[in-house]
Amino acid sequence: MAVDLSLEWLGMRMASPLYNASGVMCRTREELDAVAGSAAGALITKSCTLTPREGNPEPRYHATALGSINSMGLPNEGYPYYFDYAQQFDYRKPLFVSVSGMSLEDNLFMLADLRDRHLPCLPEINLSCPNLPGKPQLAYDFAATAEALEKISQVYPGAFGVKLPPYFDPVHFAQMAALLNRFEGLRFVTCINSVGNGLLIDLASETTLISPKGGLGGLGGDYVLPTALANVREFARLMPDKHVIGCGGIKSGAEAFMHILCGATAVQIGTCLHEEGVGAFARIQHELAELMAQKGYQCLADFRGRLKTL
Ligand code: RRO
Repeated sequence: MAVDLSLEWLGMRMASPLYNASGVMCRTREELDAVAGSAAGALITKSCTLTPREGNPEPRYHATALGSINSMGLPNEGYPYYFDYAQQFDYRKPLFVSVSGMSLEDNLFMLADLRDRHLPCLPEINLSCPNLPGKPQLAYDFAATAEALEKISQVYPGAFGVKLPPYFDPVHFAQMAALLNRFEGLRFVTCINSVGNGLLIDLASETTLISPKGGLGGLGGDYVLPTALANVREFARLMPDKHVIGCGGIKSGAEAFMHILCGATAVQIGTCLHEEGVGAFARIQHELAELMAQKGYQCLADFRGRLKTL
């Protein structure tokens, strides 16, 4: 049976639902071109700031058998680099630009420039960077998030999305969904950013695995799959008019399938892409197609959001 992995959303067509999570394989043109030239259905840039940043001191990323920990600290080439990349982008797949200003004013400035340049890309506004010393994740402050989205909506007339941190309580899912539902221009939410401020330890040396923030960093990979699935499921249920992009713990067709079953329109690959490289897209795509064929599903819409409960 032929399986169709393509999808259309917000007027965009993707041949596959898989693309990179912001932060992985997307800091330089060369990395972005590698994702663009792979089986990925779309691509997204590293979160950008007004001016280039080196990020936190190394070591700042470490993978284990169960996932990864990172405290990169927003290393990026500065927003004009990514906007210029978008301007010359000529691959036939959607391009997203992740925007993560150091302040609301910075975000508004970058979004005004994006608006004025009419670039062929959509912004994913990162409200959830866990790794800036002294700066809490914005989306854990509901009043500040509302204020940011109000101002962003005034400045940016086009469709945009936000990258959310994981939430851990049904009351918080409901409050955040109600808040996000108020903004018409907000067309998608990406769930989840890394689970912030975990701590991984090397037993033999009794040492943290990364250097910044005393070893605290954002978790990805197997560690976060159940949390990611819960966030995708709950936001998809609570925001039926918006798209949810799933991110967290996808390393094979099985986890991609689960995210879509929870309601994800498309899914992003982070830790697994970092460890395996862009070949991960073709492999996971093949595994997803095989799984769908076994289950008798012909297209993603056949099972998207159809999670059964007991
Ligand atoms: O650069 C980072 O340290 C980073 C960012 Br901006 C983010 O949003 N999530 C993450 O795990 N790392």
